[in-house]
This record gives sequence, structure tokens and C-alpha cells, in this order.
Amino acid sequence: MVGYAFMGAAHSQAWRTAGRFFDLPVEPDMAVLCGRDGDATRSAAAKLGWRSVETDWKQLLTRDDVQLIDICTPGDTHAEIAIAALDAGKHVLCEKPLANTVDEARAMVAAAERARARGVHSMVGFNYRRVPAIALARQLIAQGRIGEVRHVRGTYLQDWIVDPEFPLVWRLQKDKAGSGALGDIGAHVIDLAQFVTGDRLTGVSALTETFVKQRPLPAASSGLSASGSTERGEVTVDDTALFIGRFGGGAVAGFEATRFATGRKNALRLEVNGSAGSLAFDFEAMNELSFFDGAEDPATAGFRRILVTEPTHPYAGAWWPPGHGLGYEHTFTHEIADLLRDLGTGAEPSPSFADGLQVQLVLDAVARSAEAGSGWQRIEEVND
Ligand code: SOE
Repeated sequence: MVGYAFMGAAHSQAWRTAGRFFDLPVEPDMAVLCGRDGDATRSAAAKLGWRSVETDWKQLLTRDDVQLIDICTPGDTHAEIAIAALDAGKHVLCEKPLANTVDEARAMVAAAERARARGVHSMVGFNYRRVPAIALARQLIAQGRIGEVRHVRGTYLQDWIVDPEFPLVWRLQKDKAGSGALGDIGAHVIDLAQFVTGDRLTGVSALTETFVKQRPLPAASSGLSASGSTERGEVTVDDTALFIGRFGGGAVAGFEATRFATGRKNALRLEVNGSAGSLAFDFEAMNELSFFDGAEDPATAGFRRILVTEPTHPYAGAWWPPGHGLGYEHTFTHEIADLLRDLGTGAEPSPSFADGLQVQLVLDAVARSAEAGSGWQRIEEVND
């Protein structure tokens, strides 16, 4: 694994745990953790459970005990590491968003295709697909339980940079992160909207805003916490992105991604209204899915809360008795379990790099629309 901050810790937990709750055809050996700072990487490796360290990711390509590289670094290094790893015959799991630009994402898809021909696989880490309630929503929509999808309403609301003195961490720098709230959290809600409906966006109209244009340079940072220095620098990304869109199947959509929704910590919300019912999800109550069944007697019909913890629900049966609930970390454990199962059986892991490119095209269309004063931008189709 390359990187050991917030995502690195989340993935490490998943690598340690997946095989202990899911029956998997292969057992992960947490061979090596890579980071530029030797001391910090050694201490992270000891804490997170990796048995050796490297300080140059290129060393991973030459090691026989490395079959898969998990990329948990900022977006500016995804393409270089992923392409080199795939060309060296290593499977790749890459954090979202796949890349910082569409061109990088296209090059990564080309590398993934070259590698697939040699039995080497890749996957992009849209972990929220593996929330049991989200996986259940997808099943219910595919079964026609809400009929024809008409509206998709997706928001991803956080508030961790609402303080103008919060430092200019890498997630607020375009050269490191590609974009701001749009790529970091908008990418998740775009992916989920398309995943649960089984449909894809064909065009968007958007606006973005950066409320705080200068911030203290970071003195130190770890995950989403940081302390600032006395010098200031320019914020080069969006603080919020809002957009409307059309799906290929005829549904219309509204999206909002922001880090300025004061009081909202990780409110990844999705509501889908169909001709025969509706579904609603909020990550802040991630073990629940709300379902309105339009076929019910209007006298008693209403949104009802499904507690998605039954053994028959996606992923839930591997864990605790009904009602005992899962958390954020389980989404990564499910991601790793699915990846290991696919690698063991030879199935193609999902979401693929092509899925990551498709989300990148939506992000790019949103950014272009916002720059052009909200004009409509079509989204190119991607072949799977
Ligand atoms: C920060 O906004 C962040 O950590 C994202 O980078 C993650 O993808 C999301 O899961 C939680 O928030």
C-alpha cells in the first residue's frame, strides 16, 4: 500500500479484517507500506499491521512478494503509480477520484486494458457502493420496486473547512487534488446515483463557488485535521459544486457537494423517486434505508425505515445479529472482500477504471459548465 493517512488507515483496517469475516479464496499478506518519510512510515506500518516499509514506491514494482498495489495517495500521483504498477504486472486498487484529469484517467484505463489481457486486474475505490443499504437500494430499483426512475436527488454535505482559518491542506490545492468538494465528495454521490439507478448521466449544468479564497499554509496535517502557519496561500479549488443533470433513461437529477454545510459532518444523501415508490438514504444513519411503496393503501402508506441489518441483506450476514449495525470502516472491508473474491475467482472487479473514467468525465463536464456560466455540457459515453 502507498500512503498511510486517513484512507491508508481505513484500507489497512479492511485488509486486516476482510478474511476474518468473509470466506475468501485468497488470504492477504500485508507485505509492505510505502511512504516518503522513513520514520513516519515505520511507525504507521507498526500501528496499521504492515510487515515492512519502503520509501520509494518504485521499489514495490520490483518486489516478488507484492502482487497488488493499493494506492491511497493524493490524486496527483494516482496515474503514475497505477500505470507503472499495472505495466509491472501488479493488480491495482486506486482510491477515488480515479485521477485529477480526464487525460490521466484515459491513460489509466488504457493501462488497465493492457493488464487485463495478462490476467492483471484493477479497481477504483468507491467504498460507499458497499454500504448494505445502498446495495439494497440498487437491488430494489433493479427489481422494479419503485417503478420507472424519475428524480434523483444527491447531496454530499460536510463542514470541516467552514472555519476560514482552517489551513490550506492538499485537498484544497488543485495541483494535488484536481478539484475541491466536487472531486473529493461529489465524485462519491455521482457514482452512487449511477450505481443505484443502473443508469448514467448524459449531461449537466453547474455552478461552483469558493467562499474562502486564502487560508493559512499548513504547519502540520493528518487526515482531515491540520494546524496552520502564519503565511497564507490561495485556495485553488471549489468549496462547493451544485449541478443538475439528465440520465440516459429519462430521469432528471439535482446534486450538491459542499464542505460548508455547517453542522453536517458526512451527510451523503440520496433520494430516488420512481413511478411506483421512492427510496431515501443518509450516510449519517447508514444502517437504514427509507422506502415508500406507492402500492400501499394511502390510509396507512408512508416512508418506512428498513433496518438494513438482516442476514439476507447485502454484506450484513457476515457480521452481527440483526440490529447491531455497521460503521464507516465496514464499507472498506466489503470493498477489499469483494476485490479478493474477484481476484481469487478471476472475475472482473467493480467499479473498474472505466467506471472511474466515466465519473471523471462527469466531474470534468461539471467544472466546464461552471466555468462557462452554467451552460449545458454533454457527457461522453464510456464503454465498459
Ligand atoms: C474528505 O472529504 C473525505 O475523507 C473524502 O476524501 C472521503 O472520500 C469521504 O469518504 C469522506 O470524506
